Amino acid sequence: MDVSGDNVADLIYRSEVSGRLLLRKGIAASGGGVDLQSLASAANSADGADSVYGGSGWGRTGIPKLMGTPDADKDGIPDIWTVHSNGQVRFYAGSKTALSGSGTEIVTPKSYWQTRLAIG
Ligand SMILES: [Ca+2]
Ligand SMILES: [Ca+2]
Repeated sequence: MDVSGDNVADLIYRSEVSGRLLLRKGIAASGGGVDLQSLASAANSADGADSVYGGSGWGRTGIPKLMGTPDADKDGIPDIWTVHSNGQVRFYAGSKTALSGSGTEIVTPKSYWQTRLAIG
């Protein structure tokens, strides 16, 4: 999904080591779409390095499930949904650079959400 707004797909991933979300910006392929090699490593990406997209608390222990989705709040930026370890579902409005805040609670903690295998 394109996070940066240049119509080229980017990659957001999380690091269990740092508990952070990281953003890797793609480079347009000559024939359209994204040059997949630009997403293969930070050095190959548009910025030559990954940037911090979510600062802390994104490890699997606290947030067992997360999913990037198309734009849900109509601001043109893809968004992120999470299921937390207590069964709470939160919505994080996407940003072109880095997330701010701690999202919005959509579902209060529910034990049955703890047993969901995937979201999306
Ligand atoms: Ca992009
Ligand atoms: Ca959005």
